[in-house]
Amino acid sequence: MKNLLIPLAACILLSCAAKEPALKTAFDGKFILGAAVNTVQITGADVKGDSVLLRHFGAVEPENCMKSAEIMPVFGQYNWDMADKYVDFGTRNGLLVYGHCLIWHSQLTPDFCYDKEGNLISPEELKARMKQHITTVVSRYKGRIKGWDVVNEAILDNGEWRPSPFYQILGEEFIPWAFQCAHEADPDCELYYNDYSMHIPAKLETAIKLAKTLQERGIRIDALGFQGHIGMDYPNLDLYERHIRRVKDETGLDVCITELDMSILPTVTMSADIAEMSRVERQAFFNPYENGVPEDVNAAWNARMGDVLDMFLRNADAVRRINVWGVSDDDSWKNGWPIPGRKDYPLWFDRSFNMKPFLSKYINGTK
Ligand code: 9MR
Repeated sequence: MKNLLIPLAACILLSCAAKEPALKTAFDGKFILGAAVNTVQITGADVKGDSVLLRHFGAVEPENCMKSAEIMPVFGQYNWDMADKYVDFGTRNGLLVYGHCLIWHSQLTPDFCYDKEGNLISPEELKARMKQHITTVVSRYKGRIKGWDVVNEAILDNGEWRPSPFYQILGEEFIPWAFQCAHEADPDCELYYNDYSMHIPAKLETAIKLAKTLQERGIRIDALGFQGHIGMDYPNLDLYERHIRRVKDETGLDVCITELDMSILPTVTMSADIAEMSRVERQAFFNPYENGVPEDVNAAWNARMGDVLDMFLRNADAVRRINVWGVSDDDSWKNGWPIPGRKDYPLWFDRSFNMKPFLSKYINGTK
């Protein structure tokens, strides 16, 4: 009996969801709509999440399973299990499948850039290792991945290069090298540089400079990824829009909004705030919506997310894809960052898998 009930429940869920128009079709001809997935969606454990995902989204991005430390815990030793399942999941369900990310200083295989004594390896050795890793991963999924985030977060907010181990060994040359290796492994694949806080002028300046350098050298780059981890009080949307236009006008490249979420919680910027959160009397301030969001705050969140989406739609000639960073609010990394243990509401579907109200005007075809 129990065996029958689970498929029955899944059928009921799927048929309910099927009555609702699909969100992705509301943006046909404008941009691709995707969502990040984790193990629970990839393996089918999140039945409701998968039902929403397959109904409303046309593309997927792996939230964690393709990062170097996940796919290659020790340099040269691969664990393909979840990445293979991810690509199969996307392909089987007719979704566009994206790759995230090949070279990143975080979630990095611990010995990627170091020798046995723990010293940074030589430039030649690092170039060889980068080529080996990128070629191995990109070739494995050749023809099945539509586009890769080749390099992630190489620029600091002040526009300087991040002093990652890659940079310390190769300087900024590690970036063109990564793109070249990726292109050689799958010449048809789209390639992106991806970063957060692209509304900061100094940061955008360096990203544009990087794109131009790649273009001048004839190295493929298709778009700049604006991650889109935003809040109720940042960024200024006019500035964000101007930056999308600058990318298009100055480089001809598109922008992909790769990791969209908007925290509803007070913005935490300083480590002092994080320390404060441990004081019981400050917890209600930093984590105000543990038992739900008041109507006016919800309305403000929906109004701002609607403004964000309208701005992307106004610039649909320059925005190639919008990828929301998770399916429902419960999935979001924002519940645990920068302060663990908060309850956030940053995504397009709530914890009961209901679509947020701001989306109804698009889905009803009035927009
Ligand atoms: O959402 C991801 C979270 O589950 C991981 O714990 C975290 C670890 O660094 O990475 C998160 O995803 C990041 C993405 O890969 C790159 N841009 C920033 C994202 C949020 O940290």
